[in-house]
Amino acid sequence: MIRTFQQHLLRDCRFLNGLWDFVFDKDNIGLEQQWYKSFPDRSDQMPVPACWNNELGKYDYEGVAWYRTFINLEKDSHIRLLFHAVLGHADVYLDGNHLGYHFGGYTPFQFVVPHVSTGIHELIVRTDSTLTRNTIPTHVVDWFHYGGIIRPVELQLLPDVSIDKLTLTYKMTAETSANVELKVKLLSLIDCEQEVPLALYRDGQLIYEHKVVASAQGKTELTITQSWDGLVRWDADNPKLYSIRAVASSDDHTDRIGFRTIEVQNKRILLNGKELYLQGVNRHEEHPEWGFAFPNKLMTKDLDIIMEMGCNTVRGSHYPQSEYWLDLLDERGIVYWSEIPIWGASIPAADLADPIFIQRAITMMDEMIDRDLHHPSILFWSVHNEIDTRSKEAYELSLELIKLVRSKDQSRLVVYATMHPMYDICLNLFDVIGINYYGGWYFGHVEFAQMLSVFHERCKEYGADHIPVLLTEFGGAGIYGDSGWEPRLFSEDYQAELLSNALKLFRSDANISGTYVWQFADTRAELHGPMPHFRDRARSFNNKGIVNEYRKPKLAYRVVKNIYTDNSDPYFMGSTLK
Ligand code: ADA
Repeated sequence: MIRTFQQHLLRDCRFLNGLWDFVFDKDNIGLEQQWYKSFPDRSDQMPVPACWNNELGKYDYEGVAWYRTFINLEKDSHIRLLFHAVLGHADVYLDGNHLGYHFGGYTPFQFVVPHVSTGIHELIVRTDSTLTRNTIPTHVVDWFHYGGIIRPVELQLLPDVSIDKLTLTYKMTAETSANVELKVKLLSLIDCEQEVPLALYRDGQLIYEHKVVASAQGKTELTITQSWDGLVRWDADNPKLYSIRAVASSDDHTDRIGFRTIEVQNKRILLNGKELYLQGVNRHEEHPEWGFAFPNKLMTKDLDIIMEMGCNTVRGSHYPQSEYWLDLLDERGIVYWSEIPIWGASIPAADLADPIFIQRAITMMDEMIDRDLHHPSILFWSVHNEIDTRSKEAYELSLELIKLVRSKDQSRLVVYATMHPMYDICLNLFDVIGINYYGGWYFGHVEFAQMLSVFHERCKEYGADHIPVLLTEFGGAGIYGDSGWEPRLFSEDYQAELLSNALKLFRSDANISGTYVWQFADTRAELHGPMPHFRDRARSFNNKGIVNEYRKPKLAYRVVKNIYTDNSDPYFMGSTLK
């Protein structure tokens, strides 16, 4: 399942998951030798979805790989091939013809092919996981360089006129009412106009009916505005969701939405007008056995563990995570921070001005917002993590990305995470400032309190002292099972003590609106490449998880849980402790 609910009851959707033919192209000769027309005989097999690095003997391969499967059509059909996520570069070929190219890793892309004949068709995908200076992420990044088709591939059979897109946006006009704008885009794949009966339903109740003339070969868009009353708002205590369904002749599309407001006022984040104090963790969607091809079942477990420790929020570090995960957050009333994979700690400022890099960032942001626009849990769109925000290049890139986000969605907060809180020149550009700071770990010499006092002064100087502040990363490594009588570096004890001290300080600072511990679970790190940046990663893992990679709790988990679930701590300055 892609979602926790069915998106199509009428449309014929089939997963192309399973074992695909597979071959590495170490010397990158496949294009020249036209493997998209004659797939090599010496091929192996690879599960889809999966990261190839989790299979035997393929652990450290970064580069080009080719996949092949076959599609069997019982009748002539219009088809939509939907790739939910392929890491890096992807070129897709059907029966030897290039359908198109996508760069990304964590967002879907699709190809619609009309009039495909009955019978068997060969589908080939060339992927390239190579990270370079202008890929996103770039070649220096603190997670394992996985490759592969990491989320499902779907084949959908489309009628002559189908629903291409269903979008709902709204503005709350009172506590329980909203002005709603529904947009339905129809796609016609035939040469003549066609009249199509269109019906819209909210929670199964008909709310609109009309006959639409879909123009030949192209898209027809319809906008419907309505005022809705009697709505129940989405919040942590009652995460009310509404299902919206469009039916156009023999095609349908369902999505879900929740109604709420999110705004900032005088250093506070307000959800439905009430102050929100955030208690969270950073979560990579990664596991040693599955890599980034994270199974749905484990998502439920991750969320159970996260909620058990008293969190009301998760930061999706550092890329768009599965739609299924977002559905779970919507259903459980957990607030979410979503971001694109610009992991900038080692990006030279000049590289932020590379037009290819900028274009890729814009496309990723665009695709993330398009995919996830309806999720009420997402309150924050984050445009970058730890780039050199002391530089004019970072300033320009921020402006560009903020402009894009605001043009697509004015209903959420635009945010970022800075690693230069004391020297940042971008502070007043955003709705909320996230600080990543490793006091007690990398920066033992400048402690949190000192950093915060310089930062708060700098905010005043930059006209940013009305902007809410979150501690989006802090923590230290603790190797699971290494505990003793003293808090030594890398022990569970040291990690727990560091987090406990940091949390007490942050929670007693009235200028801070919440915390995201780095990180939820230990994650595989990248050590074998030519970049020796992460040589301190014992076991080849980033060990700052408060649970280990198999989700076993460390001492830090219990310590953070005690703090996050204690309503009586006298120093706590936040207002709503869940
Ligand atoms: C950075 C980064 C994280 C992680 C962390 C660490 O803040 O944003 O992805 O790499 O440092 O563990 O050092």
